[in-house]
Amino acid sequence: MTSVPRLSVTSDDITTLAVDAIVNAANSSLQGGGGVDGAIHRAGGPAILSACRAIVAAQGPCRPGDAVVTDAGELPAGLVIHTVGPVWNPGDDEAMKATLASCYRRSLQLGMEHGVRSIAFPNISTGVYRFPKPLAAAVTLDAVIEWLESTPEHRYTDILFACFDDENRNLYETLLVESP
Ligand code: AR6
Repeated sequence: MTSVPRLSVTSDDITTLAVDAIVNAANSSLQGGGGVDGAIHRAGGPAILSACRAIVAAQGPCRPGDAVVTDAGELPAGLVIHTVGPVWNPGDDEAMKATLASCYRRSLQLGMEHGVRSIAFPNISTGVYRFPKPLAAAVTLDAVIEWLESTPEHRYTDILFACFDDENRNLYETLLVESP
């Protein structure tokens, strides 16, 4: 039977969440960086970076829109799914939207393949990568809801959006009321 997951918003630091998997807004090198990526590597310890290096050595850099999974080191989460969002490029909106949607779909797919039932996403690409927040929120929720509807075999029970700033939190709260 298909479970109907709860979609909710939290303003907590994603590194503190004891969910089955948290998603990292990484870059293609998977070597860590600033923003949520830096926070995850700092809090999770060196095991995450070692695992990322092994993945890049085996299969090369992670392409934008794709995702890979590692252990979560010292984090309370079970796994980290590292995905690479698009760097916002004005005038290339359709390609940017498609890449961002792919980040969420690939992360959900990988999580499902690893038995994940609760997952937390940061607001991918809306920091250093400058994707406009209102557009990113709409693309994100469309992608997640479409994936859930088209993947009846999923076992997700909880999908959290870790919104670190007021603008994102307000956007997600409004959109989730409109399409719960
Ligand atoms: N918990 C939840 N959300 C957070 C946290 C946190 N601890 N810290 C920041 N955010 P960004 P991007 C939010 O820049 O735009 C890195 O250097 C933040 O407020 O982390 O996808 C990577 O290595 C924002 O809304 O990711 C890449 O090079 C959101 O996370 C590049 O940045 C995403 O902001 C990726 O850029």
